[in-house]
Amino acid sequence: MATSEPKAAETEDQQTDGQVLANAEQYIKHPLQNRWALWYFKNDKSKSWTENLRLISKFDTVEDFWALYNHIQQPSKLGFGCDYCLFKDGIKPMWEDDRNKLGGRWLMTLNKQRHNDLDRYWMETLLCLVGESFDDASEDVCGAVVNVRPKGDKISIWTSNCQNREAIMTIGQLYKDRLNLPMKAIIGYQSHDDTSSKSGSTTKNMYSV
Ligand code: MGP
Repeated sequence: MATSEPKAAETEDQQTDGQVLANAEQYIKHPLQNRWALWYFKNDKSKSWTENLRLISKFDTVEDFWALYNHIQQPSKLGFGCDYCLFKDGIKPMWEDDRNKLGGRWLMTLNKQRHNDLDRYWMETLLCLVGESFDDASEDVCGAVVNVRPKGDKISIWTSNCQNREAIMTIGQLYKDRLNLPMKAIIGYQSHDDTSSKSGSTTKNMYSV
């Protein structure tokens, strides 16, 4: 009997500690590895490309990511010519940014008709980014863009250096798997240098998966 008393007290203590922990869990948000910024591009022909680009919000926790995601329109509800960009905090979603200027993008172009999977692909792309899904190659990721266009919507993942073949191929393979694209579907990677200086309607692929 003498030994049972401390045991009972110990259990009570443990319960109290457990209760405190459970309460704390309700309030502590789950941090992401990076802080991210979501940008919106509104197609207003009276303004320059950079003037049309607006920062919506930044977040660095799982909870704040979902709060923002649930608050904004899905890409399929945006008007033609609009974009969303999700970039690591400190990197502007433009070719000219120091962290983008030597880089490029994995580009997925969807059917001309508004693609049923646009919103699902975009959500999966966001989850790949905020969840740092590309192993060590996640370091190379700068951000992602969805372009809503009448000629076919586009989703791309931007990386920092188009010469980093290994990281780029890792990102491309894992991205294709995550989107569950059919084996025969091919996505290409193009440097921003080639994209920004292209004269025709297509840019050559440096890599493909
Ligand atoms: P876009 O919005 O990436 O693709 O580029 P869209 O509308 O499908 O056009 P296409 O040319 O790919 O068929 C459209 C235009 O926006 C570009 O030609 C540039 O004039 C401008 N633009 C796009 N980006 C990503 C940038 C950028 O990073 N910097 C600057 N300065 N202009 C850009």
